[in-house]
Amino acid sequence: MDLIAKVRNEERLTQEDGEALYELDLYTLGELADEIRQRRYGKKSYFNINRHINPTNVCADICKFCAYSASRKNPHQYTMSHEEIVEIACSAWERGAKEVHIVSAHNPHDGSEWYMAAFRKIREALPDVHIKAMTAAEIDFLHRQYRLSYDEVIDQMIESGVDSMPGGGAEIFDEKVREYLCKGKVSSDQWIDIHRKWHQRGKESNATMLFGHIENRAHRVDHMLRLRKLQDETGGFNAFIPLVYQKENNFLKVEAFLTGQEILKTYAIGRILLDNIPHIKAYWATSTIGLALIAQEFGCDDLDGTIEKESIQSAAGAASAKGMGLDDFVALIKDAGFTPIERDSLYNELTQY
Ligand code: V47
Repeated sequence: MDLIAKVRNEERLTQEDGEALYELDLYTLGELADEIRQRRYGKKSYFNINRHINPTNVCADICKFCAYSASRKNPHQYTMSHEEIVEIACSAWERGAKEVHIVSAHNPHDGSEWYMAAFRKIREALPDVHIKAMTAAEIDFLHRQYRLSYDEVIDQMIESGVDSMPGGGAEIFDEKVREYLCKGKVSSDQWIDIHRKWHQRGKESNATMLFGHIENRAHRVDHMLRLRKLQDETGGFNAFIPLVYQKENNFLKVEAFLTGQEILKTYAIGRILLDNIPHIKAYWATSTIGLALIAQEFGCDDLDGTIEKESIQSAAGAASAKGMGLDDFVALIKDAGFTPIERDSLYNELTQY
């Protein structure tokens, strides 16, 4: 059957179909993705008021794309005290943040308790804040470093008050590309297994894909289809988040960077292929806010949030070091013709602006 008809009939697409979607012109692809988005969400665009906290950049692993971890390109090590972390969370809460999004490097010095005590102390201070924390890469690191099983780390997270898991550490699942990018870190199968275990506890998470480096289109489609397969099994993913590779201050040599068209195509294909993941997030920190606003017409229904401060992607060149003010965020979404909906971390609608 003709590919466009197959999409419009909502048939399951294959790896070959996914690769063929990239051959369509951008406008046709955008129209197909927008039809799906409009059927589900109309002109609503979701965001949350959140605060990213990156408690340490001391890292036992070496990922070529990373400009955040302390290294010879970034000699400034830091590790926040628990008091500092709680203070950041409390002041963000006072400014209206309902979620803290906590991602660290792989700190080999202080045991899993250093991570868990931070969550417990935030929970004690802020009983209602949503704690989104611990990528599958961090969970795998605690497993490797301290001989804890994945279940034990997950138990500790739940006992310490973690509500949901962010989607980081997925990078690109293709094993050859992954080995080149981040040898030694959580494998693709392990990343999937950790999210499966988390979902089996009745918990939700997100899934990212780092693209625009040395991977090709087939690798991106393969990545999305591996996520779709787990989602069929568990239903625990809320959002798919394609992260556009940022090139500054790291050790990865990339020949050619993505065009805006290729980024928009990838968002649209995410929407079309991932028929079982509800939200496609144009994470403005890595796409730029301009492209994220346009991505709303190419299948994306979520723009992440106000962020306040972010240290991982901004170390590599993203414009997220200082986040974005709520009024600006809302005005930009409205000017682009969409209805800003503040959501909580699990996509319950809170306020329509
Ligand atoms: O996994 C590291 C990425 C991720 C670079 O779940 C880079 O809602 C681009 O997980 N260029 C961490 N990206 C961030 C993350 C995240 C972000 C936003 C929303 C959510 C969510 C999760 O940052 C890492 C890695 O893939 N990253 N270096 C870079 N040079």
